Amino acid sequence: MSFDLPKLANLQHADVERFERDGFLIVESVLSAEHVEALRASFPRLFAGKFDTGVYPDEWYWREGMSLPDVTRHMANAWKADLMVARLALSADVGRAAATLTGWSGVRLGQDTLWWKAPKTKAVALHQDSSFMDFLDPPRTITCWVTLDDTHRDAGTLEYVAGSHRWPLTPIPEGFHAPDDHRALMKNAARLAGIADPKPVFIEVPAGSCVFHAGEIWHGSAPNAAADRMRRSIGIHMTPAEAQFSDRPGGYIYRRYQRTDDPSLDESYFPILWRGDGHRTPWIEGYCKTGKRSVRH
Ligand SMILES: O=C(O)CCC(=O)C(=O)O
Repeated sequence: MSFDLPKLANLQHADVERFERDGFLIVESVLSAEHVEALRASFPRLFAGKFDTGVYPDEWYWREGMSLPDVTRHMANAWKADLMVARLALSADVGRAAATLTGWSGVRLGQDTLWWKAPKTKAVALHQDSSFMDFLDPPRTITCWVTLDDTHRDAGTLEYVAGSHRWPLTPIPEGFHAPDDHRALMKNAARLAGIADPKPVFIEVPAGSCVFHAGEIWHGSAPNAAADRMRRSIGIHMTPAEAQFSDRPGGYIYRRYQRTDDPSLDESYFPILWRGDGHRTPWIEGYCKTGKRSVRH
């Protein structure tokens, strides 16, 4: 199944202006119903440990029969395990749209994250993605959050504080998973930024929509209070193509991909999705078909 996403090719100057003003941009109904169905089918397979490529994702929180039933399940870099997720997370159209919105000359995949919020599961604390990026220079990221269900306020959809991408950046949050008050950290940051009454915007969109957000914006999600509605999504977290490992501490998972005495990000692990000069990591197309990361066929 091809993952051409032509709706993302048409971003206009007004979209860029909206993204710069609010810190996020909604593009509704980007994926076809077939894409959505195929991606949904990957979730139970992946969380059951069935990997197309035989390779584990980089992060895997939640195991059937072992983990708490009422927490949000999530998994990062499922593209290394599952080819359907790879076709989305390695999409050139997503990369080009991210470059248009940020003005970066090119875009790399940092990581993907699968979010599976089953009925009656707990919150994800509001946070800033860039707080996790100190291990890179520049420590920047943009996310494309792809919905696989119609999203509803009472079913724990993503919420943003519009304009909060201009507040100061805070350190990596504690209590990210299942906090009692998922807005507490954001409210504290608002107070420090001199904002009296920060109002979240709730993203209610059809399945197959893309919401791009700046790495600095405060976002997260309330519990899924619905008894019968799934809330599945995939975040594609991207960095500037020229990003390198920094000299600062941090990156306890992803710094394992740093070579000795070499700050560059290896395209084997941080592939370039789109660059203005036409470069795209050459193994991507073959890998999405066969699961083999090779340019020699
Ligand atoms: O889907 C969620 O609830 C959280 C998503 C998120 O934090 C992200 O994609 O950056």
